[in-house]
Amino acid sequence: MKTARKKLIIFSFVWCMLITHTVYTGVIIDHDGGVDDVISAVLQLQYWKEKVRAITIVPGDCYGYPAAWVMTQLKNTLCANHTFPIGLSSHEGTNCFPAEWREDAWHIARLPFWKNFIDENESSVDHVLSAHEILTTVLRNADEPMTILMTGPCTNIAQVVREHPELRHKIARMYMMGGALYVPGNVQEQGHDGSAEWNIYNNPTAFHDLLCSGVPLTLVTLDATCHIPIRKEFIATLANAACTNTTCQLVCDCLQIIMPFIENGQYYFWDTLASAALINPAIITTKKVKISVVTHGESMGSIVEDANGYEVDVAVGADLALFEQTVLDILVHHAL
Ligand code: AGV
Ligand code: CA
Repeated sequence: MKTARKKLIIFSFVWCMLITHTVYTGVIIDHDGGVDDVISAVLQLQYWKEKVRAITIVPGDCYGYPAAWVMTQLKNTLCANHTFPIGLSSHEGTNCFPAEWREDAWHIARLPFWKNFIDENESSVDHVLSAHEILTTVLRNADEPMTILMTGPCTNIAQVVREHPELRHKIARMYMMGGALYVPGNVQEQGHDGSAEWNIYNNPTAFHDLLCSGVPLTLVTLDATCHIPIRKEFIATLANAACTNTTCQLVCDCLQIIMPFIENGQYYFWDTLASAALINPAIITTKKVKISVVTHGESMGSIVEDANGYEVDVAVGADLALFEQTVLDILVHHAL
């Protein structure tokens, strides 16, 4: 009884917290098809439902075709009552992601999970349009500024703000997973000093263009994501719910793909933290910092403090307990 009451109090508290947050007019998700990207998109769809207005993909940490196919199936599975366009670009960036990581997009597409939901008429990606076209149309038609979640290289959005500067005012804020400010990066390539994070290293010029655009930016860096390991106990809670909850089942199946990386501590909830922070900003601690990006040389893609740079809200910390509670609350209790 005592435990049930405690659970109810925590549940009500988290709910109040969630619903008192700014209710965005619309959310656009731009991602690069990895396991973490798919989980972070699931979280948005489950929470915002019809407020998700578009999903666009950049072939960074994925191959475009399977990533677009997975998004099509995800829409069919989780969004019975609404629809949105899916876009894909062909820009692989300046520094391509390792093929081994990009293969994960195929592993997600081959999950037996989809067999239960596949709609034969919608199982191709013929209807997928160009990411640039989708982004410009959705932003142009938006009545009020939208929020963008970016969990891959910022190639697609950078192109939009570069070619259509007037659309900058249609973006209220961008949440991007990327960068490492006061902690080491995660790029381990020959000739690189290891100070950069992959999403920015993939296309540093695009990130420079994004900074110049002046769009309000919350940067969820490795400084924050290093506090969010994927814990065994957390997976166990999800797995428990997966017996009766399709969304949790999908998330568990996706996590299985990267289990060896989770077990040796190499995989974090990078994108899922950015996604959860967009819904509940209290999860991250931010600091306003003027930054610039190194576009050449051995530190290519690293972000640095720079008095002449551009001010962004850098996430420098994250609350693991609040993150897990928020994600479970959405995936387990907010079931469709
Ligand atoms: O740098 C983190 C970004 C996130 O957007 N990605 C993974 C997340 O989607 C690149 C990355 C770093 N280490 C990786 C990555 C790994 N071990 N496997 C796959 N991707
Ligand atoms: Ca990603």
